[in-house]
Amino acid sequence: MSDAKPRLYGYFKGDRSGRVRWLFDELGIDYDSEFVDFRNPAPEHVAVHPLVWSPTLVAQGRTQIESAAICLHWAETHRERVNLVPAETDATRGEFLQWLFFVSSSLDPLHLQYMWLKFGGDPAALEARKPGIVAMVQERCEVLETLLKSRPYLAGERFTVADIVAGTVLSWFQWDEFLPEAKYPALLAYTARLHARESVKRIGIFAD
Ligand SMILES: N[C@@H](CCC(=O)N[C@@H](CS)C(=O)NCC(=O)O)C(=O)O
Repeated sequence: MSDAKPRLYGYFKGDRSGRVRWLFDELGIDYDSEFVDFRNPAPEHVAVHPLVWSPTLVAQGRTQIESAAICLHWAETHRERVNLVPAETDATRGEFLQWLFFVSSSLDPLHLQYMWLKFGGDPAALEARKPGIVAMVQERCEVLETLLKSRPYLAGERFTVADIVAGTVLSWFQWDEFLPEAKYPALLAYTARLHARESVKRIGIFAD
């Protein structure tokens, strides 16, 4: 087993690799960072993972993709530093997992779909499909709006890994003006609360 630092590959610091940067900063994990030209990846980057996705993490001879899975794994294996994941015996564990999967599998893919359309070079396709995507995002975010009216974080009183995954994708939807303030006041107060964290200010993932 190698003692080398984990190596994080990403396109830029505020993309989905930003989730891992945020988590590592919260946990005090030192890592190396490498930026990849995703439009024209170098052979050594294709060799790291054939999908050349951001993020890709290499640690102890293993390669990991999927930002939420990376964050969950590293938070669970470093919980003695800062506890960002409810333990299996914790009553909030089921709800924590529910919201983590909700944001990563029911919300995040809508953002990827929208990005492919927005930068896909087909304005007619963007115009045709954007309203449907916005409607789905808004319907799902109403669920989070209701939840966040009664608690500061997705899993309850405590900041967890689910908030890292949610805080990023919700910020991106906010910037694309999918989430008007009048309709989502609790949700936007939540993203503001997350942006105010020292770790977020240090790494500047929302600054680009
Ligand atoms: N579900 C994956 C999505 C990863 C992903 O698609 N990342 C984007 C950049 S943020 C990407 O690599 N896009 C390029 C591509 O799909 O080829 C995750 O959360 O890590």
